[in-house]
Amino acid sequence: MKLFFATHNLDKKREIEYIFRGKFKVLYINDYRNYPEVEETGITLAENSLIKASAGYKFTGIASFGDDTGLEVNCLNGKPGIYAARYAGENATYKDNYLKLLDKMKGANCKNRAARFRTVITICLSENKFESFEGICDGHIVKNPSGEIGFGYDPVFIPNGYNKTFAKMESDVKNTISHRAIALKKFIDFLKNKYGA
Ligand code: ITT
Repeated sequence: MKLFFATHNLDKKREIEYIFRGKFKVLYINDYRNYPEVEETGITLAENSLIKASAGYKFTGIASFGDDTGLEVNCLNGKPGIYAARYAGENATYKDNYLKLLDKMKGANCKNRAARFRTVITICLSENKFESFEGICDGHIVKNPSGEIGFGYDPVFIPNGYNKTFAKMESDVKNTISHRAIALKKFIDFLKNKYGA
């Protein structure tokens, strides 16, 4: 079966391709011309992943899914949350964002460094037919970034039960235990049950 993944983020694309391992034929934004700019106006991950999925479905006409991911830091009352991508401003780099996070945590004198990544993947199967899948990965934020693998906040996040950041882990480890891997596993099970794919 053919699916469309509505993301501009090439790092997410790489992880999804890795986890899908060719099980499904996935088309991406760059397989189409003139894909419209879609504003993420939701205030939850579920709303934003639905916005991405339904825009994808409207444009391509095939089953389309979106991934919205946030990072919730306890001592910052759940921030950056759904605003993780733009935490340090509209055109912020991954590094700008995680340095701002470390700065905020320093400013707030955070003793408790617990945090979690949360991903919601929503698939739009037809005009009004949606399903969502959530994945959560608990861990903590380190004081000093380390590692080059992965993307986003990976250099500052250590998942529970491990002693190195996502950015220091081989991709196959992150792609087995991460928020995205957990949400995708539920998604894949759903597709298998529904379509025997
Ligand atoms: P699309 O909306 O086009 O899919 P995006 O990058 O804007 O791409 P989000 O709105 O979901 O995606 O933003 C999530 C941000 O959180 C993302 O830009 C990264 O900075 C960060 N992020 C997402 N997944 C991550 C992961 O697995 N590890 C580290 N950081 C991650």
